[in-house]
Amino acid sequence: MVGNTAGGEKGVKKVRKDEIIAVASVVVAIALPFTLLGLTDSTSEKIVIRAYVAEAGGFRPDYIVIPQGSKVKIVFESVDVTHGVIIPELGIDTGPVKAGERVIIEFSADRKGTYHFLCSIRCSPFHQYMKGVIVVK
Ligand SMILES: [Cu+2]
Repeated sequence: MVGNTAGGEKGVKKVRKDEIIAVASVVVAIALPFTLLGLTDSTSEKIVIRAYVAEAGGFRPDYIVIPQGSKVKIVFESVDVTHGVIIPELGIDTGPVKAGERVIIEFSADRKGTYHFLCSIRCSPFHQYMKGVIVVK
């Protein structure tokens, strides 16, 4: 009787192990194509940049690091007066963004490098100091 019970437990353990292997194989089979195609969510970056006149801090943040290959979504908000963002290396220009308004900038960070962003609207006497950097690495 004792021997039979022990044998039964062994049998149950063996089935569970097989099931785990089967489930793991299915998970890998489903996840692998998405990973290879870069369709997983793990590489998406959402960043919020708030713009104040330079005297009050300028762009916050003004230094952003992004992993290469990320899908980037930047929510740009003008806080105090009308600002705008241009990222010359990416051909991005939001045009004027009024105080309290937001625009969304989206791009793929395909190439490593340093991308500068600047204010495109003469927003204050120190407008020329409104600069920031996006580093893709
Ligand atoms: Cu400005």
